[in-house]
Amino acid sequence: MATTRATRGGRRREKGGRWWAVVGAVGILLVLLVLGSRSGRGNLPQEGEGGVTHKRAFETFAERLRGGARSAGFKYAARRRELKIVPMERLRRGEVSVREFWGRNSTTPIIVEGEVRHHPAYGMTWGEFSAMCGDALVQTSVYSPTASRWAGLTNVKTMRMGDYLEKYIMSANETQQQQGDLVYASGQVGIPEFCPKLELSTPIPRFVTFGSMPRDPNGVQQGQPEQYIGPPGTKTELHVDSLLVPFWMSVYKGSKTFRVITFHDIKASRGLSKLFLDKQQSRWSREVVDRETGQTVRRELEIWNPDLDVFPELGEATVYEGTVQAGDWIFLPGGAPHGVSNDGYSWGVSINSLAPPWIDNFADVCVSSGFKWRCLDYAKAVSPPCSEGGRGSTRADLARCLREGEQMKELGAIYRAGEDKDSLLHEIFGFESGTSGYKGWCLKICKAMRDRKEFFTKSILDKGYQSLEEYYSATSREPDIAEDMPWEQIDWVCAQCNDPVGLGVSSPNTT
Ligand SMILES: O=C(O)CCC(=O)C(=O)O
Repeated sequence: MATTRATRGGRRREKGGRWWAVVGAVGILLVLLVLGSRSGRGNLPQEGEGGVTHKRAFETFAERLRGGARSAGFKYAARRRELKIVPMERLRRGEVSVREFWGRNSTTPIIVEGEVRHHPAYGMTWGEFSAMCGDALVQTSVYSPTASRWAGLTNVKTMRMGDYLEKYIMSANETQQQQGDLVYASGQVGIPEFCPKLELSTPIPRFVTFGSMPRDPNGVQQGQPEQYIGPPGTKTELHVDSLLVPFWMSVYKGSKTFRVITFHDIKASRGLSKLFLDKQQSRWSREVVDRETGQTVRRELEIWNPDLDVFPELGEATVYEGTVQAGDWIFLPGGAPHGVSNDGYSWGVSINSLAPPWIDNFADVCVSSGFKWRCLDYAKAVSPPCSEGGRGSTRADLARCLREGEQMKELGAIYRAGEDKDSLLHEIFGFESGTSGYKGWCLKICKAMRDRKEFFTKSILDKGYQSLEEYYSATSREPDIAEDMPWEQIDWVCAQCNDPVGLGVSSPNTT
């Protein structure tokens, strides 16, 4: 074979040696031009390349050429330059029963179209929302590509929901958006501690009414559901939810696009496991040399602007992508890194919980992750048998101790009974349907908020400060309503408990 090739080449050289020299020179020039033009296109994903391709902004031209030389090798050539994006599975409301739904699997994301269209929140205008909850306090943040905080959300502030809606949603304009004034009312505060009446408009969808959530000593949970409200362009970058429990969201306004990598994919790839599981992180970053300045800089992973030269492992992942429109509902399995981008003026209500059909997957995720993101603490909180010495160290034992808990047994019975019905939050926590159930639950939330405030205040006084004011001024820390809710908000919530008049409190039906 070698002889044949040499012979053919020799013949061509004889016939047109000069012609080949010209072709060779033009070829080299073209390669240099292509490489050069790529290096000058900035660091953003290029429009028209599917929005997911991107360039190597942080390599020197010499490194790029060395990379080109390496690309002759099979390994380098096999690397993906783009994300492998596949559409999420979708169903329409009514296509399957609750039992059938969980019979499929609980390890990949799924969207159910129209599942929450009958919820009162779906028909609510921003003005009505503001009239109900405008006086409540909300936490806002802004996305920064360089922020290492959870999901890249930084510049955290507290404001009244009415002011937020007025400024960033109801009277927001294009100029504001172009100027990057993308302020997001981004979770952290649960609906119970934000505006308890809202639970009557945002029922828990039938697929997840048997999800368990940790309960505080008052038997309630003030921090869930959370809600996310934001103009188009607001986003949360890739993150793993703390505790590794599944996530779901009802979207009532606008539309939100999710990108999700499953834990199964991470486990199956050495590169992805190393990236995501070696160390528990809020975001994942790497140091690279900036081509322009020669300086070493830190690059955060962005699933909405992915750089596979900095994070080549991403090419090994299947990225599930799906848009959730107003009236739709989405479920994400536990331990699945996800990022969310708002395409419209969006409002989503979400919970992280664990239900009987997801226990085996949770146990696998928790044990395989090396018990990161406090997943064992979650198991202990929802199921006391998991607190017994040495319990939960293997998948089988963790699944077993979770099933042994009283709360999980009760939820298992509800699940097996196959009840196909939405519930209100207060019903989930064992309070009866109707006005008295709402009132009883709300008063417990009020008490839980007061207890928490007193506990926090005491912990600060125990450190030797005379007051919270002195603590904040001495430490230059900003109060964070997720840990220290102002008394005025607590009093406002408590006042809502005694005022269910005209709320039309009733159990939601499913049709
Ligand atoms: O809707 C969003 O922007 C983010 C919600 C989310 O991913 C979460 O709470 O974990």
